[in-house]
Amino acid sequence: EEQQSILLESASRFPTPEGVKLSYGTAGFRADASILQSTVFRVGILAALRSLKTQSVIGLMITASHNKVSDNGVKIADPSGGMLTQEWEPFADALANASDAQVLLGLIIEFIKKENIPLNGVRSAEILLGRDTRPSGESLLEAARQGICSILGSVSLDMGILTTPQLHWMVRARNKGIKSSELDYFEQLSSSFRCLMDLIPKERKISGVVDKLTVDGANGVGGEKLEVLKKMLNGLLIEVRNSGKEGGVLNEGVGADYVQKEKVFPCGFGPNDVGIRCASLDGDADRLVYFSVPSKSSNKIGLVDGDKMLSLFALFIKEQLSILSKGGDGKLNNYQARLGIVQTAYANGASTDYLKQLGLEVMFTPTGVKYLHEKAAEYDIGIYFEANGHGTILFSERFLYWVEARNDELSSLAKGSEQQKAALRLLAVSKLINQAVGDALSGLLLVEAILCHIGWSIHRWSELYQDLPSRQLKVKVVDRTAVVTTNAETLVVQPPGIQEAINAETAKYPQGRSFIRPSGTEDVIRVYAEASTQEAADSLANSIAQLVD
Ligand code: 16G
Ligand code: ZN
Repeated sequence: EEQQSILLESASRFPTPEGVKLSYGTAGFRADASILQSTVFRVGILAALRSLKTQSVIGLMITASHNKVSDNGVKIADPSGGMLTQEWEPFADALANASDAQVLLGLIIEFIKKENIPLNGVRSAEILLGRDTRPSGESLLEAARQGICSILGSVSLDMGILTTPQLHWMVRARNKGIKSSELDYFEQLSSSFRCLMDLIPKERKISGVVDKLTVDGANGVGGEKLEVLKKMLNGLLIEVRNSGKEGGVLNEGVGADYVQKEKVFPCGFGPNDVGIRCASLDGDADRLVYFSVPSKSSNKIGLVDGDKMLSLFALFIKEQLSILSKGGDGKLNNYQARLGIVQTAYANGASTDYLKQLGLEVMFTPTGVKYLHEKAAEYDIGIYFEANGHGTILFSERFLYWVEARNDELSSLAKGSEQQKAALRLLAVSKLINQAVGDALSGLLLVEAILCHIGWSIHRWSELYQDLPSRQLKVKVVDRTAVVTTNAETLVVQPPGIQEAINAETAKYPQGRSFIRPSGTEDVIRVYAEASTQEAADSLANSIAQLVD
């Protein structure tokens, strides 16, 4: 009645653009910012309903990540701080594409019934709003707010300009009833970082890595947040370039996506940076890659991608677990922690071989954080990364509970022992690394602490294994849904015959591996190929692309 007329009235102020069909892909809705008003308004409604359904705080983030500055997008963070549950994605699509206010209202009424959403529950809806630095963000945030308001009694809190992982972190913290402001985020990251640094063996502290880190902020939100964070780190020197204040354009010739795909240094870096340790964030700071400039004569870089970050983290965690299990004392010393590694088909084959050599359990999922995250959550410690630099380490409640107890026990049995230090390090890592979603800022601090701990330069790190040469291509197609894959996107099941052709092509190349998959974000089919030389990888990718055309 009152609710319905409010919805109708406000929805009619946000008409859908003509001839646009959007889908809640791997990263929410994304498009040119000029057509997103009605979409974001409707996602505001969705967020309010999700909050009512879960009786928890929900997040709504306005960002288009590494895409161009004129694009924007919107996605929802669930109560855990993770991605919106996949079960609600079809409803998100239906809402976004409803032709007019009346159809929209009908869908909402039907969905409220089907999902049993309590409109007059104990708690009213509460949504945290965040946006990146895109100029279109402010008015889209207003559209989201209007959507939220059109569900009676709902409250939205504008958290301002944030990185995507900061918003996810806040949602998670708020629902856990712990301190959840932006300052709390900075304090948790910096104090757990300092804790890891204090636990570095003394002899290494002297010879450790003390040279500064130079960071490409992609002219986005990450650079400006890192400027705040770096003041709280006692001793780690960070120089931020492309912070957005120098007038550069967001993601243009800069940022983790550019650096990882093009394998060249970003604007603002050059021949004078030969040899130094560099890192690059993406536009909303949920991706991170490291790189170095090997020579003055070319713009090529030595890339240290998500796979190598994963390997570094796995090595460190494995070492701490093994130290911890050495002490035969105490009642709590016999817990067998399950450590699991999660990758996608894009992981360089050399990284997978390396991780398996370490004796680790490696699992594969389709592309997209929601899949990797879900898999990693099945372990006591689950480490997941996409090659593009998105990833984190998840710790189970059960494991953390045990480490806390073990630490208490060691405090009385073996205070200051190596085992206790390992326990404290694991606890610090679990606080430093974002438990909600991959986070470039927390990932960066963990890399820095580990490099310092083991006394490695970026060169030593990048030599952990040699990446196999690879090539990625995209092929524009009329209907990307015609390609259907299985086995974590490594095999094509539709259209028939293609997989056999891919196999035959791939078999011609030593160490050849290739796959195709429909993009989740663009109207293209993506091609990936790997082989023993760059020429071979290029040629394999090209012939696979021709099969698709
Ligand atoms: C999105 C995903 C990212 C994935 C990329 C693949 C999230 C938060 N982001 O950006 O993980 O690597 O899509 O794009 O899940 P594609 O499907 O176009 O290749
Ligand atoms: Zn991003």
